[in-house]
Amino acid sequence: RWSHSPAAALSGLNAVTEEDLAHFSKILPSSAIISTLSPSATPSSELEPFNNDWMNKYHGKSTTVLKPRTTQEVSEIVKWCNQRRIGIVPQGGNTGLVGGSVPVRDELILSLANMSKIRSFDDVSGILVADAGCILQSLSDFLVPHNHIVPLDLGAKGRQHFNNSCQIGGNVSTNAGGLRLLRYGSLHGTVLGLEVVLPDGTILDQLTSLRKDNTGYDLKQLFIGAEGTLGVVTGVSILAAPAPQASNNVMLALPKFENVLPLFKETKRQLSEILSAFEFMDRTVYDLAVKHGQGRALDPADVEGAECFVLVETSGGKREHDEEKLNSLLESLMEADEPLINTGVLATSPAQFSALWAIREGLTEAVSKEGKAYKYDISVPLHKFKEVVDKTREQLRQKGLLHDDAVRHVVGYGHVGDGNLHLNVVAAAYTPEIEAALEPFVYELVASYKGSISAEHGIGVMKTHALQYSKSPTSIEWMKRIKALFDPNGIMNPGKVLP
Ligand code: FAD
Ligand code: 2HG
Ligand code: ZN
Repeated sequence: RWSHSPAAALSGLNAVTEEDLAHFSKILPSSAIISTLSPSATPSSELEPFNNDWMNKYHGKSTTVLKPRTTQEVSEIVKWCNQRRIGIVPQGGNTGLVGGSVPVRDELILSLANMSKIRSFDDVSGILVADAGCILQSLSDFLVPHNHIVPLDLGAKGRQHFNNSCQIGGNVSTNAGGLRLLRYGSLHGTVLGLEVVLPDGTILDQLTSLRKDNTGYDLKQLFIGAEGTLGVVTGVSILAAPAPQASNNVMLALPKFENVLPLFKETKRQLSEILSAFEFMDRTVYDLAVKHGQGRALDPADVEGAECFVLVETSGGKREHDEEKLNSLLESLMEADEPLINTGVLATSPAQFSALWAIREGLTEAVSKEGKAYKYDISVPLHKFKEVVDKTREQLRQKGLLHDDAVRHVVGYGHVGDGNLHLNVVAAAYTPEIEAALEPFVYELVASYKGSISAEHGIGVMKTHALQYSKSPTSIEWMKRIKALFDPNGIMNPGKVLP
């Protein structure tokens, strides 16, 4: 039951050969092929960024990366791989956190990086159609002069912070949640259409730009969150939202975790339609953000005695109206007989607004600078957030692993508005001993709350063996049947998602 055997999914699949490479050279220019098999013998160091994931936790041994520029090229490559039984790993920005974007063994990596054209934008309907390889930040920048925003935002979006930046095709394929889900909902609602190359090379054109289309089964939904196991997403039609006329944020310092839920309730009641984010971080992870230079540290007086923090954002149509609402929320919170917060640091300039967000968006980077992170991206009832972190810390203490040479910190942060906690265990190194202390412990804990073992990052290669904690045997059986129907030869991202 607990065997980790993603490699089993690769039995029957072939490695890329020089003959395959010769065929790919007929489809793509040499600049779009990186291969250690090529006559010009690319050094394997050039393949490293594609073979290793963002956390440097999962490592593949692919010999070949192809970077097609058009859907037709993707189709021809996939068709050949299907005939030759070559496994394919579709790769976007390689920012995924569950090892789904790198090969298990030596599969071919199909990078979407060269497919980065915006196909169309309609500023009346707000419908944006783009190649799957468009970087999320570029789409966001493109929409600024059109007074629209992408209905999705996450810390991995931009080039300026990281070596890797997520792409819209990767976002769709992981059904990424992120920082705006509270306001704009999931990609299952905002994605209007997709263009997908199926595992036999057929192009499935469902790139509709209709808001309403009830014409039978909505096939595109299957590819949203499929993590590249059913086909390669090559084009995305998405409903952009009108840009808010005013955005404000405030970092609230709370004396105890128990205040988070009443605060959320009160914030929703008072801010109602202008509330656009409600993000939680515990004290330890806030301190890590400060230590590793994410955003600008709050004044020490403002953080004194704080057990945790909440970042609240409002996005509305009228600055004065929104500021009045936010100020009156802060006043009522501070003047209550038993205040839910110690202090609130309100951004008063665009620079301060960004600096507060930079603390929250920088948590993942801060954690990875501190050590090697075991990431558990879970849905659990809101009132259990702290209990999960405390119980996990206690488990590691009991196993004698809570010390500087093993586990350094156990932290929690995440999207309160969506019931999504990011439990991160920060260790000196990834070791089998720590993993054995955490798994299945964390998954059993999540199942005991009837939660989800993956709220937004997906299953990848990390959690295939744990799928049963969140999905019934009947669900898993039907997922396997869908996979077999689309991809009978099992070439698409083998070893991922399914146990
Ligand atoms: P990749 O990592 O390249 O791939 C992810 C998966 O999708 C893989 O299985 C891959 O095979 C598949 N895939 C990629 N492109 C395609 C395609 N065109 N067709 C078919 N399959 C494809 N995630 C959240 O949900 N919310 C967050 O708030 C969030 N914040 C993050 C912050 C940081 C700093 C980092 C590093 C990651 C964060 N993530 C978050 C995780 C990650 O960024 C998202 O999962 C993102 O959507 C992945 O996009 P990508 O382009 O990097 O995809
Ligand atoms: C976030 O919300 C991302 O910042 C990453 O989903 C979470 O680092 C993590 O565990
Ligand atoms: Zn998240």
